[in-house]
Amino acid sequence: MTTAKTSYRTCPLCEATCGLAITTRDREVVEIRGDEDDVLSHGFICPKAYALKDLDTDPDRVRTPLLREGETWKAVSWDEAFAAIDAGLGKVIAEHGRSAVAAYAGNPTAHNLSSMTYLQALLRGLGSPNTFSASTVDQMPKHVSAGLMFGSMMTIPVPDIDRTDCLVIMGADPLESNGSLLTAPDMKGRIRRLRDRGGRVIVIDPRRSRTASVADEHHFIRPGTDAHLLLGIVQTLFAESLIAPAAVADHLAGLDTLEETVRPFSPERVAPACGIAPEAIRHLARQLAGATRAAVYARIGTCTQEFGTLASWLVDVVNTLTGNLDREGGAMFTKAAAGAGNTKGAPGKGRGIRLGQRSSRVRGADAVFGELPVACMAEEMETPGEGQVRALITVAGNPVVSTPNAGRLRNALAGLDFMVSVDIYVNETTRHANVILPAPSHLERSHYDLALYQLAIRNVAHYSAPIFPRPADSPDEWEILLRLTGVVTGQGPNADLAALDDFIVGQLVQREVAGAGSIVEGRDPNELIAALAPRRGPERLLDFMLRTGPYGEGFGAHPDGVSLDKLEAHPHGIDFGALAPRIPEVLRTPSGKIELAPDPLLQDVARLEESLAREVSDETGAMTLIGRRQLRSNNSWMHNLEVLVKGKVRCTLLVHPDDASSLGLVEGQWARVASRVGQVVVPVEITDAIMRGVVSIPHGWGHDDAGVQLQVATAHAGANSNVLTDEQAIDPLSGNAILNGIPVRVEAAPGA
Ligand SMILES: Nc1nc2c(c(=O)[nH]1)N[C@H]1C(S)=C(S)[C@@H](COP(=O)(O)OP(=O)(O)OC[C@H]3O[C@@H](n4cnc5c(=O)[nH]c(N)nc54)[C@H](O)[C@@H]3O)O[C@H]1N2
Ligand SMILES: Nc1nc2c(c(=O)[nH]1)N[C@H]1C(S)=C(S)[C@@H](COP(=O)(O)OP(=O)(O)OC[C@H]3O[C@@H](n4cnc5c(=O)[nH]c(N)nc54)[C@H](O)[C@@H]3O)O[C@H]1N2
Ligand code: SF4
Ligand SMILES: [Mo]
Repeated sequence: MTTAKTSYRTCPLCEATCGLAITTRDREVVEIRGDEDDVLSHGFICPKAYALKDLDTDPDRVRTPLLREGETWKAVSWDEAFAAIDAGLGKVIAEHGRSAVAAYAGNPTAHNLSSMTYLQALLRGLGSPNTFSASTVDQMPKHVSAGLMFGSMMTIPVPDIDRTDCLVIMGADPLESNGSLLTAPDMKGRIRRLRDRGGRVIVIDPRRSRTASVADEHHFIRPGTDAHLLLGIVQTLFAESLIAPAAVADHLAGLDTLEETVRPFSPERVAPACGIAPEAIRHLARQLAGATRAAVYARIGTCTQEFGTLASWLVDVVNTLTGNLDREGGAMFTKAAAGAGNTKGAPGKGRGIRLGQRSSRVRGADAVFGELPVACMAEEMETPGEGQVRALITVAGNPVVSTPNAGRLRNALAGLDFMVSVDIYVNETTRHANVILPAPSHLERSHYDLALYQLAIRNVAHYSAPIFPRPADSPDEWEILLRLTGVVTGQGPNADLAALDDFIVGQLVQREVAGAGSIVEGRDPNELIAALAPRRGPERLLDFMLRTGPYGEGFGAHPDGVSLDKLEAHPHGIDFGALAPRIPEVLRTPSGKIELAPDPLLQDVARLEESLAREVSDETGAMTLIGRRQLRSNNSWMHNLEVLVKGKVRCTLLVHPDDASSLGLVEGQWARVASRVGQVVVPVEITDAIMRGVVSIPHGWGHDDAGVQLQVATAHAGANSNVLTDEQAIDPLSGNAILNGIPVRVEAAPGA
């Protein structure tokens, strides 16, 4: 037996990026603690971090490639698996072309250095128009609104929570989710400190969430009407002459157009739709305008809804008009150490974003940032004709549980000619694959949050080396993705991965030396590549991005600057400081201004205006469905860990007591919930924390699908709420699915 060792590592499970201290002996985890010296999390962790040990040892976690033979799985070698993939995908491409192969990338790809650096190569190599991701069941509206206003999709302001005096939280529950598009570990502590220094926290949510329960003020809002409320707030700001954009005043375009657009939306006019009184709307506007430093922060409840892009836009409009954009204690832009588009190219101006460049074959829905809405995926598989999807590659995704009209998608997957999944489980989605390629244990890989550090409340960077070695012959996930790239580009199952990797780094370096204003502009690419040796794979790419990033050592230009060597010497991470103002440098709009009134958004306001005439259904049992998250859960994939799912049943239908009595629902008994597309039965939980007329089911459950190999999860199956969500319902500008505000009928189902 060897002595124990402690490694410091970023938790890869959610956006908070907490630092962990993991003590191991041989191939065993002895203890997981919060790393008190971590530069961002200072020791905070949540219950999920401990489950990394159980995830590592989970007997159901796939460890060797699996080949499906009818209803059974056969463990095969990597060479056999890739030979089968080459035959399967090769046949579809040869007979039907590249567009017949679709790809779906799931949420964990954003938390994974391998996929952050190599997935693009696979998708580009595939060259299919049919690429999908979890982004269109999540944050796509925010990418669109940020792209239109600030010029690039990741230029998303984050609330400067540690310095603000007033935080308005809409459609987010960071005490359960630990934050999203907001990398800020220990939101509970941060909110407590905000209130201790005399600040206020206001939550807007159809449910009194865990976060709402620690706030100063909570307003119930009718699902899907955040844009209505925000229009009422902006109208008030103009009507009461509360517009004071402060430091960004010289960088605005469209202020007059905006004023004209919002004029019809008085608080009186929008109040009936959102269920918040006109005086309360005015009071919110005045609080935001009057606070020394305030920020509106909005997340999933405002994105996955009917007016997601409008709501996402108006949040930043309110922050701008009240003088809180880009100022300390307001909503600020992170300056990430590596990989941020808004630190590249000439500062202050750019090409902006383009929308509507192509659309989907069946429904004609627009592609956004190169991908199609995942709500269209099933119909692209089911509808015959030129361009029909016949094969699918999934990487870290479980769309059968996570995307709308799950029942339809499940059938569509069953009808595919071929499917390959890079995943760690045989779950509701991957059970349909012909081949499953297992990603290594989370503790057998390196980690760096290329995506999430672009949204952090401080400028930080932290690299984690693998804790355990991978078993012999098991490739890392980036090698799996590269080998798949070889297959889809016609190089066969045994492409020269070293050559492919050299090609990828070569492209990255070429782009950088050609970039105006880059620290290595005009340098010899070969010299720079040579200086990266002997690193390969993600580490070579990351080292290059760090060295050419805003804090980079610039290959000798700034000897004190950062590199991967330097990060490795700082096991608790490096803090480059608090957020600092970045307007106008951060902008990449063609005008070089903050676009307050982009055309596509103005046009969409007409759709919202029409919705004001809608009447609430008075049909018996008519209710509106929303979702929610739970601390011990992570979308669909951590329910196979007993430590997290034990205890009381969590997949319940929240119902207000008045609705429960009028519908005859009884605590703990079954209710049937039906929508246009499907129905589920779920146990009832009666609570006045949910508003009247609204019911809530958490997403990510429904593990009783035959064919899954998830012993623990199946015993705590729950119901799949996306059997109810409607694949026809999308936010037109972003293609994002509407997952909150679903019309449903609810009735007691005593015999279920
Ligand atoms: N109704 C409703 N639906 C929702 C939401 C909602 O609020 N309401 N939320 C949406 C949101 S925000 C999201 S992000 C999506 C998530 O949608 P998905 O990304 O499709 O679903 P996940 O549950 O995150 O599934 C992750 C998959 O990755 C696998 N996995 C985990 N780690 C790794 C890894 O390191 N490598 C590989 N290769 N595989 C791995 C897991 O086994 C699982 O199959 O769900 C969306 N769906
Ligand atoms: N524990 C845990 N943490 C997670 C995840 C998880 O599954 N479990 N998933 C991760 C992922 S992928 C993401 S994207 C983030 C999401 O992080 P958050 O955005 O914080 O997600 P939720 O906790 O679902 O909070 C959404 C809130 O929106 C409310 N809501 C629903 N509809 C509306 C509406 O129309 N208007 C308003 N104003 N509110 C509405 C819901 O009641 C809920 O309280 O969480 C991440 N972290
Ligand atoms: S809050 Fe997120 S990052 Fe932090 S320990 Fe929990 S799961 Fe990991
Ligand atoms: Mo998400």
